[in-house]
Amino acid sequence: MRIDIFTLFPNMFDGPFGTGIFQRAISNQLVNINIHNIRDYTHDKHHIVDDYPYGGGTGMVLKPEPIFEAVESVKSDTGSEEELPIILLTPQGRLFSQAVARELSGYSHLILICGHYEGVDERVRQHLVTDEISIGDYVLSGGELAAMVVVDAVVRLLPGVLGSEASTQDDSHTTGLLQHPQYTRPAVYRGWSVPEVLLSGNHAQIAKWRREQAIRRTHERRPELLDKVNLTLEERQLVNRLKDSM
Ligand code: 6GU
Repeated sequence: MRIDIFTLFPNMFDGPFGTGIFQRAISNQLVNINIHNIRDYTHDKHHIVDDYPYGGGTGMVLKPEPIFEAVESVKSDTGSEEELPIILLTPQGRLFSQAVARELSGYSHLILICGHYEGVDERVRQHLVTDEISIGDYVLSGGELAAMVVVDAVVRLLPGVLGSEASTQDDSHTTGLLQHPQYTRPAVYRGWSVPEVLLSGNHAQIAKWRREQAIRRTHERRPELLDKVNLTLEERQLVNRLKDSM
């Protein structure tokens, strides 16, 4: 997958993409991430990227020309791609989720534009951008951290990025449930024991325990998620018992 990110603060991306799964994914050529400074696409002496809002008001608005030219330079050097998503990161976008990450992981090329909360000229939204994403109901000072969140969630889903294909299967939110508790050695730590079933070697019992723990945890912490999950009759009965005992 190729990812092009357009930002006014390219340095912000130095840390995360040089570390951990990104570093491996990049050196194994599973993903190619290019950071572009929008300011490089200005033509005036002062490299101005923003201006006062028409109609008045506080804050500045990002000008359309540098953003159009920056994105078009990448579109033209990759040839025409019918289905290339051009995503603006903005608090007004659709809410990011595991399902959206999964959807984006299916493309071979993504373009991300980091907005700033004062705003981006509306013509960028209307005539350049194909999608707008928000990572939650709070306001960040810019789209950069949101772009990193989106890229992290998408890249770890690409085949070969994590150790084994199976490792995203049980993730919180992939199943629609929160993840079950995990334990590692020692079997007893400060008198606190690992649940017996996990030491039993009985894989069917372990899977059953984990599924039940995931349901219990989801019920306790995010009960609204249970309405959307596919549960067996037996699992639905467990949920009903949990609700009754509240
Ligand atoms: Cl994508 N951008 C900004 N500036 N704030 C946000 C956001 C994005 N998502 C949540 N808050």
